[in-house]
This record gives sequence, C-alpha cells and structure tokens, in this order.
Amino acid sequence: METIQITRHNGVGWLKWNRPEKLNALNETLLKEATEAMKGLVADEDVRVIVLVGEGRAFSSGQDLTIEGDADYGTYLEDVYHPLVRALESCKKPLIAGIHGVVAGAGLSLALAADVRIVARSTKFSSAFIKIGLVADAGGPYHLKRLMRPDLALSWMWSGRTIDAEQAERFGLVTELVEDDAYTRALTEYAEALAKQSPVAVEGMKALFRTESFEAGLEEEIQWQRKCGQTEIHRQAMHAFLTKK
Ligand code: T3D
Repeated sequence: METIQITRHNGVGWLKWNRPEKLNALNETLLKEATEAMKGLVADEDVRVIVLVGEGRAFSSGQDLTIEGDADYGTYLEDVYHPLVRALESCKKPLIAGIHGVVAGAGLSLALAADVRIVARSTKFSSAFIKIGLVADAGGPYHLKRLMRPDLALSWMWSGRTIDAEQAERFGLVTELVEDDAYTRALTEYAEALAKQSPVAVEGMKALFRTESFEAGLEEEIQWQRKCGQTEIHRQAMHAFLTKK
C-alpha cells in the first residue's frame, strides 16, 4: 500500500494514514486503500480492535486540496468517500481514532465515525469546509449531531473555526484527553486492554449502544446475553468468583 500502513499487534489492527509530508491529506488513492484495508481488518479474526491514526504530525488535514479541475464532488463522494465511510460505520469491532496534531474537514468526519476518540492535548480541530465554500460531508454532519448539541455543531460548521482539544472535549467529541507525551502509550494501552475483553461481549455492547428503539434494545439484549452466557470466558469468570480464586 502506498498511502496507508497496516500493522497488527496484541489483537489490535492499526490503520495509519501515511502521507506525513501532506499532513495526511486524503487523496483518492488513500481513501481507496483505506477502504480495502478496513475490509481486511474486519475479516481478520485475530484483530479484535481497529485503531485509525495518522503518521507524522497530524491525524489528517482533510481532503487533498491540490486536486484541480472540474470534478463532480457528488460523484467523488459517492465513489471514493462513501465506501470508506460505510466500511467504518458498518464495522462491528471497536473502532478507535487516535488523534493528534491537526484534524480537519473530511479527516474530522472520518475520526467522528469511530466509537471512541483518544486525543492528544495539543490537537487542533478544524471545521474547515465552509472556508472553501463546501458543506460538511463524509458522514460528518450525521456524527456531529449524534455526538454534540446540533445547534452548537451547526454553528461551529458555519463558522469554519479551529478549536482546541479542550473545547472539542466540552463539545463531546473527545473520549479521553491525554497529555502529548502520554498519548501513544495511552492509546496503545486502551486498545490492547479492549482487545483482551470477551469479543462477544464487546461486539454485543457496541450493537446494543447503537440500537435506537427501547423495545428493539430489550429484544437484542436477550439475544446477546444468551450468546455471552455461553462463552468460555464467562464460564471461567463465574467459576473463579464462586471458588474465590
Ligand atoms: O470531495 C469532497 O467532497 C470531500 C471534501 C472535503 C473537504 C475538506 O476536507 S475541507 C478541509 C480541507 N483541509 C483544510 O482546509 C486544511 C488545509 N491545511 C491547512 O490549513 C494547514 O496545512 C494546517 C493548518 C492543517 C497545518 O498548517 P502547517 O503550517 O502546520 O503545515 P503546512 O505547511 O500548511 O502543511 C504541510 C504540508 O502539507 C504542505 O505541503 P508543502 O508545501 O510542504 O509541499 C501543505 O501544502 C500540505 N497540506 C496541508 N493540508 C493539505 C495539504 N496538501 C493538500 N491538501 C491539504 N488539505
């Protein structure tokens, strides 16, 4: 792969944007390679948790702005962005974004698709879209209004402002804010600890947190708890408790 890097370690699959010289600006090659990589990581049974990160000094500076011409952005979104956005959204494994440096525009949209965001304190969050006369896209508006107050999200997107990580945390976009020098360790520890949990319980938990309706939630928790109750990890944990081990 030319623009991304994939590594696997201790049950964690790392998908790293790898265009550091352009602050991981998202071009067509990167977006297509990332879509393929996601399929591979999702299918790999040894990968329990997937982490998105950026090489170099940024998570991502958003859409690669050096592409010129009269492209039809609608078609580009449909053909190039949306397959990746869908691969992220449909991922049943935990998806973590490790964010440092800068996260801008469509890069922000991709980060918002993750289940949790571990963020280095010096990170800048840029709502850059409006500054180049575009609407927020790549699933960004959907996730923003899911994660934060819709009026604040809309107002931020209208402003084109860059905010710091503390403000992003107040907005509800940060799961864990860590000091810069502790960021890589905190991210790795979080992902590897999650990869050690029961995979059935982890997947079930994610599914249940995404269920919208109360009744459907009750029905689904029956199915998941039935499945979890039959796992070896649960049996062993119960046995250990009852035998005071
Ligand atoms: O198709 C669709 O519909 C999807 C649409 C999506 C829209 C968006 O994603 S809008 C958001 C686009 N992104 C931006 O507006 C951010 C642009 N970048 C910047 O404003 C600055 O680079 C930063 C504030 C992020 C960082 O500034 P600084 O001074 O730390 O670094 P730099 O020197 O500007 O950047 C380093 C290099 O990365 C530089 O290249 P060079 O000159 O060394 O060869 C710069 O041109 C390049 N770079 C940074 N961002 C992008 C980029 N190249 C292409 N596209 C970028 N987005």
